[in-house]
Amino acid sequence: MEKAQEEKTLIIMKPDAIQRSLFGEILQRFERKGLKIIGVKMAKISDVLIEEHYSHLTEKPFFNTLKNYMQSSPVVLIALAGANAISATRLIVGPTKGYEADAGSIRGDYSLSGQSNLVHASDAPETAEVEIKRFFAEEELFDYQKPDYKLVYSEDHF
Ligand code: IDP
Ligand code: MG
Repeated sequence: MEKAQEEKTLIIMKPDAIQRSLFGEILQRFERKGLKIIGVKMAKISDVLIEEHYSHLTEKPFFNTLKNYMQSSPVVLIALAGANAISATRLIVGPTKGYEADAGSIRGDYSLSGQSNLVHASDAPETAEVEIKRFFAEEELFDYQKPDYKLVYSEDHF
């Protein structure tokens, strides 16, 4: 088997996840998959960071409602690590519109909205790297061994 690369990705538990008390439920899905939490903190996202993070959407008619939504309560920022963590996490999260997402995905199970869709997940290695740096200082990220890696992955995985 080809050796897998350990990837890092950024998750944001959006305001509706916090307000609807789904934080624990959603986090558990990532934990159960075997992903390793390497950073976690609560924050209110500033205007500057929202505009940077959603720079691909600033010209869209819904940008203002998106910004209001993202600033309507604190969010929880999470950095995760694991084999193919970026694509694996996007599959757990599901596609953007909750009403189109498959049952079993987070958005498919808990969201009916194209905007209030509970969770952000980085979509590619380049964006993941930039997004983790955007929200975490170096000293807020942790590199540590997790004994369950021996069970989650085969011996020759990495
Ligand atoms: P993603 O979160 O699945 O990567 P993006 O296209 O990057 O989707 O959009 C970022 C976020 O902007 C979405 O998660 C959603 O909250 C919001 N958004 C995207 N498209 C729409 C739309 O058509 N109407 C309202 N909000 C949208
Ligand atoms: Mg996106």
